[in-house]
Amino acid sequence: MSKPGQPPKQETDRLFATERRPEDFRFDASVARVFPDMIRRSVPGYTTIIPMIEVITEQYVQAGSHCYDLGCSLGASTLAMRHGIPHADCTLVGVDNSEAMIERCEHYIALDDSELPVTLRCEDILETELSDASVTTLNFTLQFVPPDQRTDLLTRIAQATRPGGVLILSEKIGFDSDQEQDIQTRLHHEFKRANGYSDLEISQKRSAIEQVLIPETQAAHKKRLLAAGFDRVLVWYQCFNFVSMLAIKSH
Ligand code: GEK
Repeated sequence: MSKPGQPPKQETDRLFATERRPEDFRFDASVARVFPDMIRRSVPGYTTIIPMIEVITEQYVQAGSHCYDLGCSLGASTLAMRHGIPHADCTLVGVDNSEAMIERCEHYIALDDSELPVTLRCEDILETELSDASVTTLNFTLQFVPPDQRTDLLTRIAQATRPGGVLILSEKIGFDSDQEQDIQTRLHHEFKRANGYSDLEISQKRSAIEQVLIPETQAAHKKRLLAAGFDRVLVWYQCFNFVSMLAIKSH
């Protein structure tokens, strides 16, 4: 690990470059070490979505409220939120159940120049306490929550959200049409190839992740968000099979 005041050493993602025995993907220390490189090269639109989280936070944050980044990893989305919060009396909380992620995240938060305090919790987002929220972010995290537990989590978020508050939900999605599914999957794989991943890396990562990352359609997400207690849901970003939605609680 790095010395205080220095950024954690960032490595190139070569985790799936050589033949490995099949095993489900986990957010362990080896993933945390390469995470910034991995997510940038694997998720189309990630580098656009992060700065937009700052813009959206700035629009919806309310004085004296709590803001949550659920599944904060190394804090990229947390820091975007932090820079979008102009009120010194807001509380910003980042939650992740990977110790390796939280440990590295602390370093990135310490290096950032904003003065707004950030509380990091190494907890399951299904159990973490939520209240009096204005902006909550699930930036590519809900997809890792078992589908039968997603409604409960979103309902808890909606109940904890103040009128006028929002949830920013970014997800890898699936499609009802097999044809569209094939096209979007191919385009996503081409994006990874263009970013230097080999066919072996793409196929091994796909096998490792398919049991733990369960995509749903945009329609399923919208329906669930409305049922959970949000009043309006819109898609503000899409690139291939990756979208980001804004769920607004108006009353
Ligand atoms: C970013 N938002 O850079 N409880 C807590 N954390 C969880 C849970 C859970 N039940 N399930 C998964 N995680 C970040 C990127 S990554 C997205 C988010 C990706 C955590 C997991 O440990 C990981 O750090 C994060 O959710 C998902 O904007 O890797 O595609």
